[in-house]
Amino acid sequence: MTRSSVVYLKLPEDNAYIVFAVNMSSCTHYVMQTRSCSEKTKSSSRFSWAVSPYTITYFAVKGRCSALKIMLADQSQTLKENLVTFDEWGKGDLKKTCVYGQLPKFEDGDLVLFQSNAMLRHLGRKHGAYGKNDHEAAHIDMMSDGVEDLRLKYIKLIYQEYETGKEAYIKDLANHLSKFEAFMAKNKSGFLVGDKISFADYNLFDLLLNHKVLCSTCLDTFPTLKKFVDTMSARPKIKALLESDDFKKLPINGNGKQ
Ligand code: 6SG
Repeated sequence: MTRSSVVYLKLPEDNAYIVFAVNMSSCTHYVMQTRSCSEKTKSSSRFSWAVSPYTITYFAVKGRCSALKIMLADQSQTLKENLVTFDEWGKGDLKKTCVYGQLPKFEDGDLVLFQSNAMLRHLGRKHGAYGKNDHEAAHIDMMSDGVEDLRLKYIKLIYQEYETGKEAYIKDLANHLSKFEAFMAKNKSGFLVGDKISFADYNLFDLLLNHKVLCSTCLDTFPTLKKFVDTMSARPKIKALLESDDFKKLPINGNGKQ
């Protein structure tokens, strides 16, 4: 890490310091360690990273990782990406190490996770994007599970019946979108649940972006969802991610269909 400084924040109540490493280039910071006063005078080179950035291992597609990337960008978190080619994956060595034999794989320090929705929930819990109480959390789960139901239908269309099923899928799409429209419109905050963004919002936003590519007019009869997509797209860190070359160059799906 270049252009980084170590900053000490004194904690008055326990005579200790929190040690931050501040990255001047990306405006990110990590809490490295807490140390007692007596240790403060030691050279900063003695401190090692206690918090490593998140790591994702996945194919070079948006697929199951895009909601997570959008969430991390919006929450000002860094993400290290390991891209796996389909050839590499075909060799089978990595697959054997994956709990369900599938990617993405997510690492948060020594925590290793599979299942993209478990990753979203984990990050929701860590970054205050899982509601302000159990009641909100339950509704956030309910909405994100609804997003998953639609995502599975979308994936089936893309990978199994794109040529034969696209017309019928688009015809039926309004039936699904109307449920999200009604729930969000009732909430009035512009988010699915409560007055704060949650992982379900990032998940829905990502899936709506995919559907706009499938059918550019699909949100025209859903004013709340349309406004939601516009507002989410305009959040500065999301906008920067969506406009970045690294993100734009990734196809949505692994078979070239969208
Ligand atoms: C597919 O389905 O790209 N993981 C996929 N496929 C590889 O051997 N429920 C979990 C979750 O939410 C679903 C995981 C997801 O995390 S991602 C995976 O690991 C496997 O099963 C979508 C995607 N598919 C393209 C793909 C790459 C390698 C195998 C499938 C295309 C087909 C064959 C080579 C290239 Fe291919």
